[in-house]
Amino acid sequence: MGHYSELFIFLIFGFMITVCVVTASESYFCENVKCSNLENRICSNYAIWTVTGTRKSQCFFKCLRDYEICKAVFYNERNMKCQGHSSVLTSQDNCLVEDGSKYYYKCTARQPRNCQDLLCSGQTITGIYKIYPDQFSIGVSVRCDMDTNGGGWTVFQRRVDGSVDFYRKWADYKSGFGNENTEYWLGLDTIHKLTAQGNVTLRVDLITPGPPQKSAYAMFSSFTVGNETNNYVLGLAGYSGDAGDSFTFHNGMMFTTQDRDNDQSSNNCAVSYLGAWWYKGCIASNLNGVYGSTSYGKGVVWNYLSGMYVSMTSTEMKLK
Ligand SMILES: [Ca+2]
Repeated sequence: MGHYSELFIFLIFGFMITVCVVTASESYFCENVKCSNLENRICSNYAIWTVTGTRKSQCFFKCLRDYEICKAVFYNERNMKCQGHSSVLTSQDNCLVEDGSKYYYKCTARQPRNCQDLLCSGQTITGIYKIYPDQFSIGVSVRCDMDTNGGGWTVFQRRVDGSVDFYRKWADYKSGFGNENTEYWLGLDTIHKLTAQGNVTLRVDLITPGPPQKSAYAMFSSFTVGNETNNYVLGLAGYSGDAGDSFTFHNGMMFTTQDRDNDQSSNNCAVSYLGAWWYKGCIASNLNGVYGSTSYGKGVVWNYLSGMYVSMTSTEMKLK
């Protein structure tokens, strides 16, 4: 009788421990909450093993036990198929349709490269986050716009109240300045890294002073910023929006600051217009100009929306 009760207690405890471990395993995994691009897919890239007839919790547990190799799983509750992956997928390359399949990755397996990654992992509140634009970088603090046009926008320029001086030199524009809660410039090195991730869209949100105040936007389906060797040359294509295109004029231009003249004018446009921009000879827009200035071109201007004498009340330049 004693043997049976010991065995019974042993079985009960064994069962409880197993349940605890299996339940706990789920908390280590993040599902692509808002980014369903891998929903109903199964992908061969980085696949390391496939098992069938397994429950979801067992699937997670198997991946956790394989901790040095397994970084993510596809799990399909319909056919109870579990597939482990050695890297976290970021595209639909080499994927097939499979109804019911869902993708989960270890929450610790991937540092977010941008605000879109944060949105994918379930961060849906607009605010300040840390991102890791390339695998070698230490984190950088950014503002993520999780509301506008589907969210996932990494904000790299913001003017809202004139609290930060934007008439600055090359070194500041290279590394960034200001405060992500109010006004800031993320820095050209980081902007370059973000656009180098590929397939980047630019969105510029503007609010005019009025009255009446008017919100407008400009989007560009392709946006690149070169590296410092190329003086952060601007690449743009595919305008849409209702603000007017006051940026394509600057396409192909290098960045100019008061102490680094890369523009096509015989003068330095940054000095002439008190900003820092991809000046040509010189401007159709000047979003790093002097907040509130009503001198020709020197304010935070976007010519096709409000002309050269009106300084925007609010600007946000963002990418995803
Ligand atoms: Ca010049």
